[in-house]
Amino acid sequence: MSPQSHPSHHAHQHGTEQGLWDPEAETRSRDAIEALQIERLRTLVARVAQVPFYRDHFVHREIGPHSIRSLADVRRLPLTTKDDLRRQHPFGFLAVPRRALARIHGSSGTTGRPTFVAYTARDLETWSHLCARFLVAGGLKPEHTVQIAFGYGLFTGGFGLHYGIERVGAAIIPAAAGNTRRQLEIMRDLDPEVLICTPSYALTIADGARELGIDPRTLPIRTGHFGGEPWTEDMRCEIEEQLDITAFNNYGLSEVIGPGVSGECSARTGMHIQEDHFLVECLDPESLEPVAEGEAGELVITTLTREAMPLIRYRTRDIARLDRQPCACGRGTARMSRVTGRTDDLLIIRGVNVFPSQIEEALLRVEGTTPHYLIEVSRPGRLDEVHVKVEIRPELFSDRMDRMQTLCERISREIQAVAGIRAHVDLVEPRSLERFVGKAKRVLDRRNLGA
Ligand code: DLL
Repeated sequence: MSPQSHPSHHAHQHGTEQGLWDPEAETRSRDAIEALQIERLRTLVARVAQVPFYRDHFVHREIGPHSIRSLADVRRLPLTTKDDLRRQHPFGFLAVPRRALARIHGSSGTTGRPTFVAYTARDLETWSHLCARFLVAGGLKPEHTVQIAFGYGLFTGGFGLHYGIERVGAAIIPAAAGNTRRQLEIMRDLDPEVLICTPSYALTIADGARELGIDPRTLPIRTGHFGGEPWTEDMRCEIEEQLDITAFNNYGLSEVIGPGVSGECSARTGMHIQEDHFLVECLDPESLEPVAEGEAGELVITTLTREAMPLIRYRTRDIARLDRQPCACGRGTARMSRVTGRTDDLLIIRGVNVFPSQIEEALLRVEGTTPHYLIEVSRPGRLDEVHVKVEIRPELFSDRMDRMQTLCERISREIQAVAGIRAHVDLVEPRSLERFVGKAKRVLDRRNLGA
């Protein structure tokens, strides 16, 4: 099989029984995986010479395919950050001509300039193939019906999984995100066995059912594939218990491809990284040296087969651990733990990516506020809640409730417009929030997600 080729459709039919979509590729030994990675990494180094950002780096250091002799040589290549992508906005990282593009997605941050992610037709094939793999690993069968409650749009969740399921041959209900009552009606009418959304939305669906007097355990769903935001083992138990389902975790990020980077098999002991397409390092975020085997570090991902926008050593900012021991399921791929934190200040609120700076930007748009604020994130029941405490200017601080109320609503609207989330706004007296000498601490995350 050539590095970029994919097995034909019916080659798969057997495998779905054992949870394997592409048995040959998925059961490679570690040695075979690493040999393939080296080969693909070499080709990649040649391909990204089309991208000025990488070409400049390579030219200075005389780097070329010959520089890659072992996997450790990946460390001779430069790291790529989100800021690098922003500086080349929108398409400075393209490695193919613009006319070769088949789709463009964007990062889910709703503000300012999203970073765009481009795909060729072949990238889209690869992507659906990778989604098919992790879904089948989690028990998806052609005879199933799947309800997708992810956004269809620039966000990669909806379309990415949609085409993966189509590959497998299961029936899709593209319900898209939101409108819980309608999601429940669809479930009642169409009996889907599989639900795909963020873990927090799964709990919203359970809550929504109870509000309508339906016991969520009687819903037709038996399996859920959840991802797009951090969650804990406790939350998995909660979801499984409330909906009477088996819940699988899957991980990905738009810059790298979207969902499909890794996902759990039936053993559910970590998410199998699709290492024939992604080379993953786990680095100490300070020293940028590899952490010891099994230690937590920042995941840094090289896309081995992406055509339109290949990335070398992309810093995901996600903290997780890697386990390279073979898995009971027969796959030799490394497994990643749950994501236990971030090395930047990105918050994921009910699946929406929000940087604190976006909230600040919203505040600055409203006259009468000051740049002193505190964002408190909590999960009082099962859903994230955001409270933003904002100091207002002394001259505006008033005991007229109606004025204060109007100001709160304006701020809330701006936050919704800039960051795409609903926040409770509490106005506080001038100079009542803590002042900082060193780094300001503007976020209080009480959700305890680092499990
Ligand atoms: O959330 C892609 C995706 C969609 C993955 C649907 C899975 C399912 P972004 O919007 O670019 O892409 O956000 C990527 O979300 O860097 C992580 O911080 C976080 N994330 C994604 N999946 C998980 C997960 C999509 N299973 C960012 N556990 C990533 C924890 C996750 N965090």
